[in-house]
Amino acid sequence: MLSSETIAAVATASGSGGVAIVRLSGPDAMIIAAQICDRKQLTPRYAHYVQFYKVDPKTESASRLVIDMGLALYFKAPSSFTGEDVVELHAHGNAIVCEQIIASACILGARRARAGEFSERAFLNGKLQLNQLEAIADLISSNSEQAARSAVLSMQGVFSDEVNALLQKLIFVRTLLEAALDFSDEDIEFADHDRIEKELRYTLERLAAIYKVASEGARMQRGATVVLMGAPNVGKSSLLNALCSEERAIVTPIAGTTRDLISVDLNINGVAVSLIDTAGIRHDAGEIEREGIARAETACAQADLILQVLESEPSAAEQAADPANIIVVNKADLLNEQSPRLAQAIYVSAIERTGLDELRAEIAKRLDISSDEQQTPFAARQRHLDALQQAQAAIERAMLQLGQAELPELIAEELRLAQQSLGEITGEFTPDDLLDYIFREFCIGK
Ligand SMILES: Nc1nc2c(ncn2[C@@H]2O[C@H](COP(=O)(O)OP(=O)(O)OP(=O)(O)O)[C@@H](O)[C@H]2O)c(=O)[nH]1
Ligand SMILES: [Mg+2]
Repeated sequence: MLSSETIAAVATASGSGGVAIVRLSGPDAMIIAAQICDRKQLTPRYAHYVQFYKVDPKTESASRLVIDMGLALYFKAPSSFTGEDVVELHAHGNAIVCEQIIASACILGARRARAGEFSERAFLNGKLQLNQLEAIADLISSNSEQAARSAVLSMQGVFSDEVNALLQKLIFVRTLLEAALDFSDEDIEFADHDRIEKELRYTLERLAAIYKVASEGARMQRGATVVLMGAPNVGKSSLLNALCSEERAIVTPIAGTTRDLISVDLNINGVAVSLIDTAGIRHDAGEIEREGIARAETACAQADLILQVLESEPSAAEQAADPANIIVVNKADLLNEQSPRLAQAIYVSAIERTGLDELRAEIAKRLDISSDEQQTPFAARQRHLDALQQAQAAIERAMLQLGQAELPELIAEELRLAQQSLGEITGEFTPDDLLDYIFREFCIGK
């Protein structure tokens, strides 16, 4: 699968910085880089301290014009990120310097890399599976410690290992079915029937467990949605402002101030959260407010977590709140020693900024399943979740057919479909257009 073309791109973020890295990958990477550095060749895994020379387009060789000074690092195939010969040229972090190095490499026969082309080559050369490469992209764009941690797990192959184990299981069951096909004109032999059923049931259980962890991981990548819900004037907007330390939402003593949804991105104790303020919910609202309330209800339906905000002395109906929500009693500053208190609520004062740390800790606790050591979530994407669901549906159909003593061929076909869906996660069975789509999403130089 090794490509005949050598590609070049800046691997570091654009802008000024101490160091920028120009990366070359392909069969001529070393020879091109060596010419730019005016060396005969480069030693693998040795940091050469060099001058980068501008290549003259007329003579197609290095001129005496020094572009910059830096390091040249050569990774010989197959021990490199892409599995090909790779050279990293570490220059100073300046776009003009990098552009001159890349232009010089192009004169010597390299071409500019397309978005995601280094990763694509790593995948095609079997260095990493597709979801591991997606995890690298997820790590680069993580906006919380939790999201970064889960991306590292996927990058290390925790998710692929789980998927590969399931694939092995499916292949094994298919061999049992093949045996039944070869040796019997009748139904599947009874002993095999039980064995197949047991294996498929186990596979479904594993699949459900993996789905749960993967969907947590997917949520971590996109950040959790937390919605402030409650009656008008309880202080939802004040609480949003207090939590983000900014006057983002309008606060007035008039009930029905907020109509639109207001969203702020926060990092709450290492968890990425979109906190959404909503219109206070009440029955006798005017037209605009009614629309605001409808939006509030939709936001609540889609939320990962709801903060149910109550006033200092909640009514009996309010006290019977949904235990899945966090009950927040605001305006605690108006309470006195004798005021009755709700056992399961968190008392805060948006104005005096008290109780906020306790509230943050509770939000992080409810959203964080990584405290469960056995089930630390690995990063996943929606397409992985879809594939897991398709595999599950196919195995369920196979189970049903097995129960109805259908032909082994039909059951085997369902398992083949399940295998194909799981293979899409790691890239084993991914159609070319999907691969294109995935890699084009990556940035240049990656
Ligand atoms: N004493 C006290 N007053 C507060 C506190 N938080 C908010 N308020 C007051 O309560 C009133 C309503 O506050 P908002 O934040 O606008 O309430 P809301 O829930 O967003 O109201 P709507 O947008 O109308 O649904 C304002 O006058 C705030 O100053 C608090 O912790 N203590
Ligand atoms: Mg408000």
